[in-house]
Amino acid sequence: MIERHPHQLSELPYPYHALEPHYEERTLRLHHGAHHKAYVDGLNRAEAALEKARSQGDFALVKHWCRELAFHGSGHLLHNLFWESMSPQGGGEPSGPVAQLIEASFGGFGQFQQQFSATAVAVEASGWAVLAYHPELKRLEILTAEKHQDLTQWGTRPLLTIDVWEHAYYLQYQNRRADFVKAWWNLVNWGNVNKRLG
Ligand code: MN3
Repeated sequence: MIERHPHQLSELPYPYHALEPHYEERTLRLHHGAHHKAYVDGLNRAEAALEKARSQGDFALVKHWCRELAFHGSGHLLHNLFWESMSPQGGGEPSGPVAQLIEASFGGFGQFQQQFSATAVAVEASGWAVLAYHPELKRLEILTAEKHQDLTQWGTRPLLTIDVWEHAYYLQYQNRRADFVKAWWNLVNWGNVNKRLG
């Protein structure tokens, strides 16, 4: 039997109050400590259940646990990416490799930003907008995820994301998702995007 290391909720790379006024402390505390934590727990639960299924040779519920694995695993990883996508010193326009790829893939930063914002605002119900690099196609794509796991493009590497589940913004922005998206641009950590691009 393989040794299993449960996933942990990592600390944020900045204090809870550090993203104010664009992202307020009470929203961030709840979002990280309760919502993200629930995905970490759900991922650990799914992995433990699949380990048990293997050891017992009983795969009657494998479809259920695969769904749980995709939902909670994607939820955990996208939240990690979301925290790393923001910085108290963020915002502005990117430089370096990501700037060149944005130019080549979208025709300029302004057009990229407009498409990304429109995409985030248009996500139906709960989900994400994601800037991703496709190593095979050698270009950037703006994708959405409904829930955490639907509508991705296989093979892409996510670089930057905004969470547009209501829990991400409702306390501070109520139904004004577009205002949250607009404020979020002041936090974007382009340095981390370039690091992920590698
Ligand atoms: Mn969330």
